[in-house]
Amino acid sequence: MVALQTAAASGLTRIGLESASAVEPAAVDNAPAIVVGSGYGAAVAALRLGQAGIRTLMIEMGRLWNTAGSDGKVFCSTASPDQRSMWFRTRTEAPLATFLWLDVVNKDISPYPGVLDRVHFADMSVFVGRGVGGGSLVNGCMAVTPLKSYFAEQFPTVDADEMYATYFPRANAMLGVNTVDPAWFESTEWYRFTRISRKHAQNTGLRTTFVPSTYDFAYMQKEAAGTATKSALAQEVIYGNNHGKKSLDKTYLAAALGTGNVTITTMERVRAISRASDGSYVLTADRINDAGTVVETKQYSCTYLFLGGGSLGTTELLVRARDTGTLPALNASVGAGWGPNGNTMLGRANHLWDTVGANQSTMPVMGIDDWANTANPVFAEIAPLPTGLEHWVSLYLAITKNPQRAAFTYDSATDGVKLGWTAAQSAVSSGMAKKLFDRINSANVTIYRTDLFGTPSRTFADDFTYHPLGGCVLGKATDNYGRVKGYSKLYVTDGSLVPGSIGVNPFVTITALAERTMARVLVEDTAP
Ligand code: FAE
Repeated sequence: MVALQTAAASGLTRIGLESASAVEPAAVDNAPAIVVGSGYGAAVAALRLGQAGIRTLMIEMGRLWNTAGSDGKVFCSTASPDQRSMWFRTRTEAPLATFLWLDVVNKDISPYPGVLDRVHFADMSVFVGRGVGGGSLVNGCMAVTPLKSYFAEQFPTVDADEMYATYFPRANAMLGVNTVDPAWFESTEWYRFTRISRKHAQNTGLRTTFVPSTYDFAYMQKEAAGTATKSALAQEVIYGNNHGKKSLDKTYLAAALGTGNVTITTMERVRAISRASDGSYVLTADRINDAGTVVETKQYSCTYLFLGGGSLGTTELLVRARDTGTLPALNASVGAGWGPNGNTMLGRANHLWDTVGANQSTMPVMGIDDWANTANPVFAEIAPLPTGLEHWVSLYLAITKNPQRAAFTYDSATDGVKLGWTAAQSAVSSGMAKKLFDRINSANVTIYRTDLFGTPSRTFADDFTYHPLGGCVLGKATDNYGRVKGYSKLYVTDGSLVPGSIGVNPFVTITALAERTMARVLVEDTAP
């Protein structure tokens, strides 16, 4: 593997094995394969295409994050966010908006192509990563393989035995998934918050389980020992990690560039897709500068087109293409089947003697697993709230089995999409979370924190998601391998294939499904 080139340092936005300036524009503007985006699904596609000897161009709308700012760091921390934190904002929009109802969390920033975006729809906002690596740059690294029975329920046409024997292990190995040393976990101050939540779950008769991670725990132990620069132990997570995180630029994308066949271009947003008379795909992309101004509109063409822009990005491209008539044969399932993985965030207030610790790792390592409770299935991640001060808050991201789904529709006024998700649909998620956490509060004689999610008081933050899923569901908008119905050599490889819910944090599933798609497509579709 090779490290990503430092093209961004010199203002260049094209990254390949060669120096960026040595890449002939004509050679990549008409690539045999183009991959849109550079998150999980996109990174798998690029690596496997590159290994198959197919020259491939990736187009990513965000930055390459490898250049230190004036503070010597690539990413800023949640404690002191600056322009690097969010995608073209004048103020940060962190999931936890307030503390004791005070507006002390968010900060004014200058607009810039920062690493975290929060995309607002009428009754739901969606957090996504922007940059080379997509969501891997900002996520909490929880690398969870779903329960096989629930995977089979969600994907009845996929051979689950093959997934669990081949593609989940392949994804976990490539992502560098590892687990926290249980002995260290039991003794370190950095996971006291998790142990307290575990105690309260056990007092309620609930099961907890360790979850694997793509954060390097050997590195974290060095952080704790004071022998390595702190990252997870220095409040770095949703605005990026400077160390320890095995984001995609260190795994799949580094390997993809290492094949010598893959080039990544950054700061270009694909806006339109059409098909030429010879069957090739034509993409229109807007190149933006650091102010967000479109400085150039470019056209690319390719034989094979892989869409990895994530649930929002890919679905928007295809809904727009269908409804503006540039890909009119796309079917009615494009845009449908979207859900937020039942996400609901909440906090509990602990007794004074149950301190959660001023020092908290930003990387979750445990969940409360009540998925087997068929009356109210919930998997709740025990989330950190690292402030450097004792605050007695236990925080959770509950993943509930909310059966509600919504659709994206094209909005000609904005040339964008609207999402039909409603507050009543979110209330199904928070209602399920409430049932579980009412039990925990009752067993421990504790109460909810109502001061964390803005004013007026709110107990459940069910109006945002970290886990957008669906929009181009496998087997509906696509065939059983992500081939888009109505068009040959057009593929979806990302979270839009997952039908709105997977019961756990989703990136391992997205990665494994993309591995399955690529294994099939490279054998069946690219033979000379
Ligand atoms: P994704 O990673 O979102 O990548 C899409 C990429 O495409 C992005 O880089 C976009 O900038 C780019 N893009 C989109 N549209 C265009 C366009 N038109 N032109 C060019 N580029 C475009 O897609 N999941 C877990 O499993 N465990 C966790 O612990 C976890 N924590 C999370 C914490 C946060 C704060 C967030 C936001 C997410 C978290 N997730 C977690 C979710 C996870 O990151 C997400 O499911 C995956 O990143 C989705 O992968 P995709 O390949 O679908």
